[in-house]
Amino acid sequence: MSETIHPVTQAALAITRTTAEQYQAAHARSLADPDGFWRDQIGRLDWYRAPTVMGNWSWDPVDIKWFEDGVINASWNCLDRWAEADHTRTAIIWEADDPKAKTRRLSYAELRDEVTRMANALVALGVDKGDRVTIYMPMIPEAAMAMLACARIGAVHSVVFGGFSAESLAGRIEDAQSRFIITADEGRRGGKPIPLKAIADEACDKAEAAGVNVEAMLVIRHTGGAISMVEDRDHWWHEIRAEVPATCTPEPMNAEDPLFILYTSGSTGKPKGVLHSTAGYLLWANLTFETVFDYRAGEIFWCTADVGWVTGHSYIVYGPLSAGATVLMFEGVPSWPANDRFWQVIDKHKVNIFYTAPTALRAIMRDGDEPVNRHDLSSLRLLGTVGEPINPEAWNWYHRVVGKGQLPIVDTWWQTETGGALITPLPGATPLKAGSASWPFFGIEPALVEADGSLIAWTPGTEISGNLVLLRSWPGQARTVFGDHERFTQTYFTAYRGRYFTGDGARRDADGYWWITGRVDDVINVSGHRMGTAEVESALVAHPDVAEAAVVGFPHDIKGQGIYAYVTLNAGVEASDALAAALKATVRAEIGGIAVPDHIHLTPALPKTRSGKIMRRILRKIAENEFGALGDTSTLADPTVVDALIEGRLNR
Ligand code: 6R9
Repeated sequence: MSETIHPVTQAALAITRTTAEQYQAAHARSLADPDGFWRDQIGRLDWYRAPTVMGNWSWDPVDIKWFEDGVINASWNCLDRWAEADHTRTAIIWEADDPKAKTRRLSYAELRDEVTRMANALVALGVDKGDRVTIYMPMIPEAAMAMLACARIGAVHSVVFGGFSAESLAGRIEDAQSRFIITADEGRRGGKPIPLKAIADEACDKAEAAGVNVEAMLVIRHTGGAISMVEDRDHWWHEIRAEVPATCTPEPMNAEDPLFILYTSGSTGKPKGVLHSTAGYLLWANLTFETVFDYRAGEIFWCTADVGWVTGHSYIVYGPLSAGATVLMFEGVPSWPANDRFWQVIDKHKVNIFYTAPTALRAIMRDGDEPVNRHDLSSLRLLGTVGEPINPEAWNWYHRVVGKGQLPIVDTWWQTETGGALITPLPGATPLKAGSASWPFFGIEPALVEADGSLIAWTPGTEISGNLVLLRSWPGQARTVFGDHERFTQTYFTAYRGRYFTGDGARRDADGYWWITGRVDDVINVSGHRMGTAEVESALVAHPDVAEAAVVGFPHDIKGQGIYAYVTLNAGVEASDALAAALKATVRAEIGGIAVPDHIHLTPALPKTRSGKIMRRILRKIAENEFGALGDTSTLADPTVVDALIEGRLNR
């Protein structure tokens, strides 16, 4: 331990490997005596000054604080304390996209040294505490280094998924007023290069035109592909690395100082910069990682998410590394070079805990059991899923074929805004039901409400359903929307005043299990990724031939939900397949590949009420092929529009 850090000596309460009764008792205590419960948990982290205040929050008006008088540094907790305890412990095992490429292994000491150098590089480029740094990276260890380098000096990172377009990246740079970018020459996925640096260059030009000047770009050489460097702005990481000192004292941060911003889609407007605090977020990531995945020292944990999503933040970087775990980081995709890639990687690295998305399982399942059975998966001890509801067929296949009928599956329900898992089984403690996220985590009090906000009472033996709200704050909760606290209040705390509205629907069964049924707002969950219908609509209307667009979700075998876009064209424009293809290309350029509609339905008119509102309910039903259940169409200005739409329903 260096002199600058004064850790709390309190031992953290061990709550892993509980029984169901112990879980019930600990959960009940976490609600009855939150101060006592959280006081027992703060020793999980090293603090410069341990907090004396636990939760101090209000949801009306919205003002959320946890551990507010604590002082801490996240990178210290994720690096130095483990490096000092065990110099050789492996932090990251990196598996490349190309199975023939060499595996990289970084010990905690090596990772710390790289992070401290990168932190010094950021300082040399002019980054100050509180500055926002945009990270646009492939899945390589340098992505985690970049995040932790920001955390080390108190800069706020904003990771943008490498699949987003220049336009989306620029929007995020502008919103965050981010003057610094960390990127790589190229990424590689499924054997194909992704021109990250070129896209970042284009985004910088767009941001500059909008008044935000990117002063410095730090570029990691990954593939060695040809790129152009802008003089005085762009700097190679390997060059700067050789010049900066190898040590960097972590910046003591107030518990409530922001750790990062992560943009996510909602039902209205542009993506929101969800802001997470330092201590509360880190404690939540740490506690949920250790308990939900029952992590034991020396085990290899693999989360297949990209660091561009919150799952990667919490369960590749902050959760595992703050717990001294060994994480596997994978650059590639499940289907390349062949559809057994996941199982081959598990076998190769003897992975113990595997965490993935239902959409990946559904895609893999189609090819049967043989690609799985070809590999030795005996190292696996625990399986997990996240991102969307898992249908029982996929759950059962995962359990039977991957888990050999033996391994528990933790179906973890949570959101970008929640920081980490909120409703989830605890392995060993929770009897599992296929497709249910099961029970609330410690400190979490979920409830269901009617549309008017009235609470729906539940008693054992009854089954209820409604909109999922949370009744009290938890340390990992997002604190605000960057630069727009009013929007934070409006989005989450206004529909049901004083309660946090998740945007999800759920039901609670007779045994008290929670089943998440999916979004009830205008958000589509495509392959576990959130996409706002309004965002896709505004991308479509950016095309000069488009008059109006209405986008809805529809059930999709692999993706969970697909994107169905109804589009009306400007007068005189002919509908054609070529135009539909051009509209898809527009969405790809405006947002990115994940937002491209599966179907573009060019139609002369949209169903509207007499007051001019688009009736989305009808559009959803038609996209779902549910023509018999259109409900009341009598308020439509022109009911014949519906018949024409049904007639034109694509791929019926
Ligand atoms: C972690 C993450 C959040 C939305 C959420 C819900 C859906 C996530 C789920 C799940 C059912 C699960 N969701 N996990 N639905 N069961 N286990 O995915 O964050 O990208 O913000 O998405 O994903 O609809 O509201 P994020």
